Amino acid sequence: MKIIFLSDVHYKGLDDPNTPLLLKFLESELKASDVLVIVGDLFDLWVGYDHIVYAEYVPVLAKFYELKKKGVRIVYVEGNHDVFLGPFFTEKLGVEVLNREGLVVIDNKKFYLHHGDGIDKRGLFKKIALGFLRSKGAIVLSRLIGPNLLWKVGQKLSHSSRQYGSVVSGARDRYRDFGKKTLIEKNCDYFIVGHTHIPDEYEVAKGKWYYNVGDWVRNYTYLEYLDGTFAIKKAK
Ligand SMILES: [Mn+2]
Repeated sequence: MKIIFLSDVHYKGLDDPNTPLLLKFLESELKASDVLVIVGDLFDLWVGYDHIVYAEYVPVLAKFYELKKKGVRIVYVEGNHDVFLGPFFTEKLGVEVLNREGLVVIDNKKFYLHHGDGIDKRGLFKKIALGFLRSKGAIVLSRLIGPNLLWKVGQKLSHSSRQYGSVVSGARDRYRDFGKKTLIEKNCDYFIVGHTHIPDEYEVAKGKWYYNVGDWVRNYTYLEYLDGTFAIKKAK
């Protein structure tokens, strides 16, 4: 049983220099895999509509379609940049979508998956903004705005001085603590998280592991699970 975990690629569209790497990765690395787990923020912006997808993501979406046809199980945890994947993912691509976090059983093991936003302490404004982004109101608003304007706003934001992975000091330990607590509470084997953009590995208890998948902004990491053994690997 081979599982590939990918997180925080923050893919921006066809001009993104990571385009060839991502397409090749989804083709070659996933060919011999049974399950693909996206731990959020694969896309730098995604708010799902019923019958419309962002044109610049079509080559990546085509890879998802091919994987699905090959029988690869795809689980996608929504991040804070892909807040609402919508019916295209669930109904057309057959992807299992989790809203920010959730438990899945793979290879008879219990994986608790969490994108990671909201784990660390945040300012009140960020909390309200994030709460709003995940609300029904935001979905209604995005429908009103429409995909064209939303895309433009998203591109503007990603070209401005947005900093990825600007993690507050001590975050690593707070994330580890949260993972440990969750593993015990939910009685799971593994806790997998992203969002901080910093890959991390921590044995919570014998055989119980915490992993942060890292990112494709600076580290180009992904997590591989092969018959019970994990390895953080580099895509380039
Ligand atoms: Mn994130």
